[in-house]
Amino acid sequence: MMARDGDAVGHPNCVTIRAMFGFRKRKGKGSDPEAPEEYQPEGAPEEASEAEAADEAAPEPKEEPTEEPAAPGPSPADEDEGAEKKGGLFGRLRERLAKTRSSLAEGLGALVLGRKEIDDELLEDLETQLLTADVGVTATQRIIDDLTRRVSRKELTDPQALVGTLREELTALLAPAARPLTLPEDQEGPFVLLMVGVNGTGKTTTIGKLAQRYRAEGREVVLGAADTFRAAAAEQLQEWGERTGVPVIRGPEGGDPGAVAHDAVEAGRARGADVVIIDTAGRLHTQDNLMEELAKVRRVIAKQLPDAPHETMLVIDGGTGQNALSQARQFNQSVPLTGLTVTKLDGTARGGVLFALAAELEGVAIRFIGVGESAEDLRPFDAAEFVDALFEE
Ligand SMILES: Nc1nc2c(ncn2[C@@H]2O[C@H](COP(=O)(O)OP(=O)(O)O)[C@@H](O)[C@H]2O)c(=O)[nH]1
Ligand SMILES: [Mg+2]
Repeated sequence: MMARDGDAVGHPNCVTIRAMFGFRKRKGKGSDPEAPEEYQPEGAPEEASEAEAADEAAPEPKEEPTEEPAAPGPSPADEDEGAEKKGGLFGRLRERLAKTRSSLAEGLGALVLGRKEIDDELLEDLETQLLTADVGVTATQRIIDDLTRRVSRKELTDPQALVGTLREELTALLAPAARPLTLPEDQEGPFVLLMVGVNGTGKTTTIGKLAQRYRAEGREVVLGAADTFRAAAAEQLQEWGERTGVPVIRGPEGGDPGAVAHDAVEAGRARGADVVIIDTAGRLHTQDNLMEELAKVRRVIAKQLPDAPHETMLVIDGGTGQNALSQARQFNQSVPLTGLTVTKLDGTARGGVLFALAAELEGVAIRFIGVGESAEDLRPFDAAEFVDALFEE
């Protein structure tokens, strides 16, 4: 587990400077080895090992993903009266977000407990709590400014009401970014989705889950294995293809990823497919190589089909914390991003990063969140549902 660095922000007074300093200090302390502005996909030891683990674990979910909702037995939410109104899926989401829930919502709840008034000290503690929970500087500042304004206008006086107000503000902050990916029903040619992201974030798995989702909706899907850097990558995608009954276009190992992307789009057109999803590498010899390669893949696709790729989706590991922002900016420079998927929120306390992403990446939509290994654990991102899952008792 990453060290929680709330203790890095320990001085009284001067909320903003203190908080910003704490944030910077955290980066410098080495919990995230790479500095945000010079993110090196190939350099980070953690990613390397994760990537290796991903290779090893490539043929991981042997079970039929379609059958999975039943497989884990009755979801705990089924017995949970509170969750009944929203069904078992909500209960499952709530449970999967337990770590973030405790770092964010329960942490905030504990702060206001027993307080008689909303004073500067409480607001400062709140700020620290939000930063510690990876909500990020921009989003935190926006929330604290707004709360301060409300308090000074006497619109907000009761500390117990504070959490409710915060909950509203957090939802409002996410709402503009929570735009689902909708596939056009009457488009000429396939909808092309280009998937990018650092190694091990969950690109290939997310593609498999999406393929399954779209198949279940009765759509024709073609997958393109344009991560030609490692043989295991194409094999992993092939497995998902077999499991979901979807053709996978592959090239030779070390071959040109642009050519694979080209062939996949071509195959999609020839078959009259609805969706073509292109997997890409997350790591090459150097980061510049990777960015150039992705830009090239994108150009090849754009040349083939006007307006394609219709979606360029960055997959981010939710456990990356604030480093997610620099990843997003970095990729966005080479391949303009239209959407994000944040994975592995089931295993991290750093899910607050969604607020940071929403606040800092204007124009980029958060499409899906991943809260587990099975296909139904890839969920369209819904701002209110997410915040409810974090805060609801
Ligand atoms: N717990 C959990 N694991 C995930 C999630 N998404 C992906 N993974 C796992 O993360 C690992 C790396 O995924 P992979 O798709 O190979 O990453 P890629 O290198 O970006 O293609 C695999 O073991 C996946 O099963 C998620 O939402 N939750
Ligand atoms: Mg992959």
